[in-house]
Amino acid sequence: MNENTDNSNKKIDQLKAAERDDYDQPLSSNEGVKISNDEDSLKAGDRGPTLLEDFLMREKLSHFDRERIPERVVHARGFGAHGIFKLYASQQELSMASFLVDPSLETPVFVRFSEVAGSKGANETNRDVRGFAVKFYTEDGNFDLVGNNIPVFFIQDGIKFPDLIHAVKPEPNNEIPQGQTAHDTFWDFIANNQESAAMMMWIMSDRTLPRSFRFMEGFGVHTFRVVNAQGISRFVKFHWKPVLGIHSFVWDEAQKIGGADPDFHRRDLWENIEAGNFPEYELGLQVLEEKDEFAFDFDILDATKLWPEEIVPVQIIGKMTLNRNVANVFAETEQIALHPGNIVRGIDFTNDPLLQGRLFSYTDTQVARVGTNYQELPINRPVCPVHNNQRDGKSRYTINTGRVAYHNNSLADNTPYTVPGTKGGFVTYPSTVEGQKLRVTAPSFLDHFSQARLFWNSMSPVEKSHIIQAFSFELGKVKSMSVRQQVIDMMGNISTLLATTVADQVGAQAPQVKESQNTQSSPALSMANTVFYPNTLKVGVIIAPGFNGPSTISILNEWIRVGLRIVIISQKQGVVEGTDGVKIKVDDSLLTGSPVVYDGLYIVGGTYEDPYFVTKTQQYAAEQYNHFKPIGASTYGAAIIQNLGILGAPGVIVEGENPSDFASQFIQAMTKQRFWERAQYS
Ligand code: HDD
Repeated sequence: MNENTDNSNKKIDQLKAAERDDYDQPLSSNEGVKISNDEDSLKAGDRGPTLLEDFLMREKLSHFDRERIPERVVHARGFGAHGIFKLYASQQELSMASFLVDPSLETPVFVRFSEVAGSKGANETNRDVRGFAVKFYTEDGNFDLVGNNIPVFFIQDGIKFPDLIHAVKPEPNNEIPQGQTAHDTFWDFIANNQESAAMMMWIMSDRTLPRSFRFMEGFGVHTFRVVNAQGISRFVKFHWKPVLGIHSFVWDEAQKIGGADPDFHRRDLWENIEAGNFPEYELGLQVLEEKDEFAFDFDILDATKLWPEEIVPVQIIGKMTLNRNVANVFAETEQIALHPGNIVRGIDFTNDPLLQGRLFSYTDTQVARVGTNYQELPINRPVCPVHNNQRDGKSRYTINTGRVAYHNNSLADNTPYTVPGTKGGFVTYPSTVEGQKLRVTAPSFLDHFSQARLFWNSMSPVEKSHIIQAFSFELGKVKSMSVRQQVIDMMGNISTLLATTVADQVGAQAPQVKESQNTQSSPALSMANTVFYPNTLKVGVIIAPGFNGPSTISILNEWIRVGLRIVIISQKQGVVEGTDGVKIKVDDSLLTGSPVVYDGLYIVGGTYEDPYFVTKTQQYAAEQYNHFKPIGASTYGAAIIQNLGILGAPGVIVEGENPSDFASQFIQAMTKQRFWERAQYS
């Protein structure tokens, strides 16, 4: 429950009607019988067998036995939150969807972020694509934007999706590895389905290691249509831009956080929403006139291609704010049924063959996973009325009154009635279709390497080095030398330098193919060009008894003022006393905390420091340093880390005479976030 926030909206009010609070109520069975003893089963004699007639035990156990529903075939591990979407200005020129027309509306939304490959219990910081799926509860019905944090996809046709997923999931003979792409079957699929080349580059970049769900972009991926009230259709791509910028972990850090806190991403989202640091994402549209359908050297129906933002700018049209955690993860996040086929008037599909496949798969999976009447569940119900002649099915909740359940009818005055397009009914955009029925790939879908090269050209030197490391790790884990070589040969089409460097790392031969001649780059693709803020970043502050009370407090207060989050760490939990009687409550001991989960570290130290404190603090500092993160130190702190040889390195700031100068230098360092120049320094 979120009593501390009152971010209510029409959807939240609707959900509240379904909530049940058991506090201070008598215990009962599901049939309403009050229970006098919930600890002992009914037995024949106090040491005798349990009786079949024990309806209370039977009900309790058999409900428990059915508590789980099948996990999602993909995107099984995810975490969600409620929020609202608001337009900056009417988009009625583009679309007649009410939520895109009326800037005064606050449309309720639910977002589910997810990891693709891992099962429901997987570690959240694995290298993986992240799902970014939004359900808009609009006045015209539910619109779902079921996207990812990467703007392109592996394949071009929905019929290949099961193959892709079978390849990426744990190998079936031993169910290894969990939630990872670093294995033979995945890379065998990539090398033998070369339309994945652009996506291969994206997943080997730091995009698949997001710092958290709050720092990643979202993309609808496909080309959709928007249709205005005059019936004019345009092609559109949807983008979510995180207000705090796009930031990622480094690989070593992501792996270690996975051990220290496998729930890192959900914890980050949940904690920030609870703290009122509501994550915000701006919605952007890339819009193309119908006449420009063939204006590019790629096909806009091909989901392995993006529209470079420098050619088709992203128009920012509104903002989504996530302002409320769920009350119950199963009822909301697990049972939400998202579906790219859920569109409303003003939005329509294109012939993108990947999208077309999805239109079938999602309804099918929801029926299998949740049940026939999944749309009746509180989290899935629209906020506008639902009336139709669909009836019955397993676990039907609605009680449809009356005897007429067909159309046309006269007994109910032909109601519920259809609504013409001019009055708000959904009318499919009458796009022209022609041609023979063919099971083929369009020739315009066959250039797989130009955009893979575009991505490589757009990366900063640091990003390029991370991509090389990622390939070297992933292919290094592939056992089959033939598969390694096939991937290296595929990479050769993108960049000879990349392919030869990785080949050298993994014991393969340099490729014998010609690299793409595409010299274009798209600065928007590089995370180096994102925005940088200190807000909501976490600083681990290591203190020991006898620390300088007044200056520490004044420094921490300055940081809190700019939105940094402070975690106090000490040798033991409890309260630590510094000079001038200053007392600080400890959040984490050096044992319950972890050297890898903070965005920055401030080593305050104190007058009492024992060898364990010193060794552990050095360990914290070394990890921070190796992950390029800011380190601040008081003079006590500097003495502790002296022999690490990092004092004076970029982003390692030692407190001087003036605490306020130190505080602001550290804020600047936190804003910068990573000191990549350390790679040359050390
Ligand atoms: Fe999918 C879930 C995103 C292609 C079939 N997909 C799912 C989710 C996201 C995506 C974010 C999780 C939704 C949630 O949180 O509940 N999928 C994508 C994107 C794709 C894509 C961005 C390409 C542009 N998916 C795709 C194809 C197919 C599927 C081509 C099948 C033809 N996806 C599914 C599914 C899932 C799913 C099996 C599993 C659980 C679910 O639908 O609800 O039906």
